[in-house]
Amino acid sequence: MISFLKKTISGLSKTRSKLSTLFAKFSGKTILTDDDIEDLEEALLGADIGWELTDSIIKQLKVPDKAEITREDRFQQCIQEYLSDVHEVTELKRVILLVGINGTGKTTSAAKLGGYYSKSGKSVSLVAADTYRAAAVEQIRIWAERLNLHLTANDKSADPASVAYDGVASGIKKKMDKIIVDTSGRLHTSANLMKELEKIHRVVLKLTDESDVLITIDANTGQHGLQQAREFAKYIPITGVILTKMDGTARGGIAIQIMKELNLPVYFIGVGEQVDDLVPFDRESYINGLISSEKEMVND
Ligand SMILES: Nc1nc2c(ncn2[C@@H]2O[C@H](COP(=O)(O)OP(=O)(O)O)[C@@H](O)[C@H]2O)c(=O)[nH]1
Ligand SMILES: [Mg+2]
Repeated sequence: MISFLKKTISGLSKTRSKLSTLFAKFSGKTILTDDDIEDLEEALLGADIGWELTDSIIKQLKVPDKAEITREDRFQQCIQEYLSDVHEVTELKRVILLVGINGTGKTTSAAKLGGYYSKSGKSVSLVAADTYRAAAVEQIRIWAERLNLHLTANDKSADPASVAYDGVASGIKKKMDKIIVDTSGRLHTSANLMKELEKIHRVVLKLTDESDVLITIDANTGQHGLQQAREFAKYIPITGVILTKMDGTARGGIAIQIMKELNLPVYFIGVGEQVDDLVPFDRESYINGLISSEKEMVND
């Protein structure tokens, strides 16, 4: 748990950096000047927390400082309140289908998720349903070997739905606790590929209704990520998000918009390229990580 907390904090360091510097500059001031407010607005929008929340934070922080509650705390309270009607995450179901556009981190997240569940004592099977590139099967095979996870792949099949069906069927037969299906990247603008995704989902449903569909969103893409999720959801019922590459972006506030605007839970965040760099999303740690200094947090 401690290491998840630390990883959340360090994964958010780029997002936090500007905000923390700004709040440090404000400290000791009773009233924020117009310039301060402008800087604050820029930093909040730059972190991709969205207009609505930015407005409400600014309203809160414009009120003269009463010392009994710090601006950092008021900032965090605003976010808590903003998200109060958004449900916390539940346990993911047995079959996890990973979807999303190219390069957002599906294959890496499939492997990391496999590693995560395996570490917690669950039996895991990976399914290589990205049949478009030979390299894709190879990539997941290497991960499976490295992590000692069961893998179903079919080098000869070009039909991702049949690979997904066989993989999930075999995982169920082997009584695997978690069956994680990697799919190929696709743009929502390609109707054929989206229909294919519908089919992959349909065949999985024939085997079990114990399934979740997670979309991987690259945190760097900000608003585009929201749009991707909306478009994918027209074809396939997305049940949650893995927000990847948090480590490389100052736009980590996007998780808030995903939860609030899409009403989708963020299940995990990706904070690096290694297998341990996938952290279960914890709202409290996340909100703390947006503003508190690393030293404060680690001492907690
Ligand atoms: N820094 C960082 N890189 C990541 C993360 N997740 C994935 N990547 C990298 O992003 C690239 C694309 O990932 P991949 O899983 O192949 O994407 P896919 O096309 O969606 O399957 C790879 O180089 C990964 O190592 C993350 O959370 N942080
Ligand atoms: Mg891939």
